[in-house]
Amino acid sequence: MIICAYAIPAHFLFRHLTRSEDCQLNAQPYPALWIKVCEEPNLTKIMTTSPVNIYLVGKTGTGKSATGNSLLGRQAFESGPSTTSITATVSAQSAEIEGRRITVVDGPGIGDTGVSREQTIIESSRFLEEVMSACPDGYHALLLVFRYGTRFTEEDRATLATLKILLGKDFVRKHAILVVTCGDNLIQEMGAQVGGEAPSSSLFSQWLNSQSGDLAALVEELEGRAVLFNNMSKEANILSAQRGELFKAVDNLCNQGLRYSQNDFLACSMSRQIALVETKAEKVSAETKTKLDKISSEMTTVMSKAQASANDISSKLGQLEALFAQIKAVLQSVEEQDEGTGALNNVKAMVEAQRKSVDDAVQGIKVLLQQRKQQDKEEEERRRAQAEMLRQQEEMRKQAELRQQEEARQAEERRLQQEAENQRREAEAKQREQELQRQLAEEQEKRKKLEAEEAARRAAAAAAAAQQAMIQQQQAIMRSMFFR
Ligand SMILES: Nc1nc2c(ncn2[C@@H]2O[C@H](COP(=O)(O)OP(=O)(O)O)[C@@H](O)[C@H]2O)c(=O)[nH]1
Ligand SMILES: [Mg+2]
Repeated sequence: MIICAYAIPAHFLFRHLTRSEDCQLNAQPYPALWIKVCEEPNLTKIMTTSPVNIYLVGKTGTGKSATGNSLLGRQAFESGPSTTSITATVSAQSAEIEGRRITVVDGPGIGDTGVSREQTIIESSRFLEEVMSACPDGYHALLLVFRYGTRFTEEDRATLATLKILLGKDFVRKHAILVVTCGDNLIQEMGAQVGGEAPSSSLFSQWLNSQSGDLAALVEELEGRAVLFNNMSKEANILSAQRGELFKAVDNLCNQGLRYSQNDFLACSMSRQIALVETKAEKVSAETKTKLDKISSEMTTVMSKAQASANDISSKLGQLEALFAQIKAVLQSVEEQDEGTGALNNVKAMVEAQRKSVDDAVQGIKVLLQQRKQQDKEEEERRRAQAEMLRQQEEMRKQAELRQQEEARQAEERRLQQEAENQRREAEAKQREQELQRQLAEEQEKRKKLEAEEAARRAAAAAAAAQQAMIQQQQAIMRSMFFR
């Protein structure tokens, strides 16, 4: 590849690189070629004529706008001694400086004292979109502006961490350059310390090397890319020199074939989203906890209610299902607010845990209701069977009673029949007896009559005999008389 690079005519490279304005895109079809070209000292001119897009990042008052003005060589941005942000909007300004088109984008401060991390994330996420739109080709460098004379505080360290979330974890290493403003003060103070006429670059190097802690770590991460700016200077050669130092650093970044583009910004949109959601995590968590506590206390009340009957259990189940629906709504709300970032996973886990507990209760009550219904069914069947048994017993009792009554009736009937029979027999006997009596009487009467007749007959016979005798006597008399 190196041989190829040298084989390509220089006029082709020059035309190619100056036409496109995009060393990163140009680098893509010929990566090895471009790197080699940039390393080639006699081709430096090609690079320095390419445009440079810059975005100024830092706290309010660090000198971002002043640095932008220094770079553009005019008062493009409002700059002044204010602790609150003068620069409230994103602004892009361009200038043609020494044959190079410079575009500088300035915006509100990030990580200002008194501004919460949450607010920083919310506001910065919004205006960084504008920053990216302001320069659709992307940025050749992101300038981390730090003011000499102030301490690199814990707050600055936290802001840097936030910036890595907003712009991507690699933005410092790949795209950033440290700009230390108030270079005039640094030169004055360091010069006074060192004494004599040391060049400003060496005083700046000494100062940088004397740093420790977070600032030193930042410079290390930047692989030493740091430039000193005196924004108070009106001297063209000083302004040109510090601009040149910055461009050298920018071109070094560019030489690595990198530019902070929309793609880089979009690549960390999820981390921004996560951070944005995290800003409301505490509030969401507190609100969710309040809702869950309410549901929990309602659940305690519901669970303490009676469950003697299937109706009790059924009503309890209904109330628990209503609570379950409430929890589902809470979970849905958390999921919506989470926006798929997972930043509210802890809150979701809290809701899930309670959802599970209500679900367990619902399932338990369902089982209980099932059992109770089964019991009630069995009880009903048992009752029905018992009622049927009682009915049958009653039936049998009634039948027995009817049978008894029938038997009694029959017995009575028999008795009555018997009695009637007896009476009939008695009557018959009596009748017979009377008949006998009558017959006897008749017999007696007859006998008496016979006897009377007999007596009469005898009497008659006797009378006849007597008469006969008398007759005979008379006849005898007569005969006697007659025969006499
Ligand atoms: N002495 C000195 N003051 C500076 C320098 N750069 C900025 N300032 C001052 O610092 C203050 C804040 O600057 P400004 O550009 O508005 O900061 P910004 O809020 O980051 O945009 C202003 O009063 C500037 O004049 C510098 O290099 N030297
Ligand atoms: Mg400003």
